[in-house]
Amino acid sequence: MQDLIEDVLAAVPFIDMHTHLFAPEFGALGLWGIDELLTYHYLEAELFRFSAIHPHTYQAMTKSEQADLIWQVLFRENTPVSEATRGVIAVLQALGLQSDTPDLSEIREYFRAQELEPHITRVFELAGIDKVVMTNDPLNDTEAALWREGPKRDPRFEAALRLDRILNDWPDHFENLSKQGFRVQRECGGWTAFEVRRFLDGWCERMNPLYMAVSLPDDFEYPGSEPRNKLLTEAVLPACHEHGIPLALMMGVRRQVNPMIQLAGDGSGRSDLRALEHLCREFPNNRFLVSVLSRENQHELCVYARKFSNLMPFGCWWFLNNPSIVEEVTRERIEMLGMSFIPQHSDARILEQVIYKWRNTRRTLAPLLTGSYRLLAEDGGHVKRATIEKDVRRLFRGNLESFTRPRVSAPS
Ligand code: FIX
Ligand code: ZN
Repeated sequence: MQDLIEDVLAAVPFIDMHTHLFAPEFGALGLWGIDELLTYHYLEAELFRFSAIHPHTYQAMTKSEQADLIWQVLFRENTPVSEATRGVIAVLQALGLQSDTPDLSEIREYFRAQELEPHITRVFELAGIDKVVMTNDPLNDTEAALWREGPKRDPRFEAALRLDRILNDWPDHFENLSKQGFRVQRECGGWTAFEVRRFLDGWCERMNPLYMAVSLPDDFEYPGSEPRNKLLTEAVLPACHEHGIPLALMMGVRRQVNPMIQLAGDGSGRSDLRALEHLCREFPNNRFLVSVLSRENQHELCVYARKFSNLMPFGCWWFLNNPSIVEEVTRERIEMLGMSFIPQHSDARILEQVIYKWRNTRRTLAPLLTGSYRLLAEDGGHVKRATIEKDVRRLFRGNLESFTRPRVSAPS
């Protein structure tokens, strides 16, 4: 049975519903290659555990000096057994590159020889994916300018309209909207909600996003009188409803618990999911994609998903994307939700990471699905290849496609 399941998992191309990758037309915003792979913030966090280097000294180094140091410390002096270090080894193996090299010269030579678009095609094939969803920030000036140029977008890259600056840091960013002619106020009074709605409508026209998204701190509360709640209920949710797209809530992140290590400095906290309960109940015509960062929130998220069909749990996010936790979370989701959830996204920041992140997901899912189907067979159910294929397509394509706009390409 497991061989059959592994075969089906390998044969079905997945949609990667949350990444920080960019289509080739976004130029330098898209990260790829060995120096980016090695300076991934997950590896930076691990470097500071193994090396006495001060973060400020590291941050003053060039990108290639940083990569050389991480290669030396995490891959040469120590054993790359963590998920993030083993991932780099897996990428090199998949690309046919040696990983026992004392320095990076040969590996850098390989990446220098690659042309981006065929390289993307090869990496997607190795990862078993045919579409990714980007994270697009309309208040990132560089990215916004590229969108305004209106590049023809590579159809393998869907957009997601990211709202963190608007919803979480309004006082620091409202002037960016008022400079563009939107009548908005720091205290969210007057025409603010109406104008934020107009701003979102404009970006929906430009980006055609699959969904809107926001990450929320562990102390997020709803209902509440914060500017975030006013903008959420009076601008974001009405806009999502009108454009027929879900809102992705990524809950439980504690930003910059250690600012000294920059992007590597974010942490995790348990959320009060009653906020989610209120939102799903008060906005029954909105759909919510939800990922929670705390392991302690996972079971109650499954319970809420049984209460609200407008709630779609997705992914084992960030610090949860480790086989020991993916296994626990996915088992309880199958036991409580059947196949009505989205098991994983890669959260890849660097192109080639999709290779190891999706290899790990398939490797963890195979025995899990085998166990579920074995139980079904023992209890009298009938499991054929077609059953398994239908379920895998649903988990890694269909649930997203049916929960977002129908235009997401039909399963290939
Ligand atoms: O908010 C997010 O989209 C997070 O995934 C990122 O902020 C985080 O840095 C990340 O890439 C985790 O994997
Ligand atoms: Zn992310």
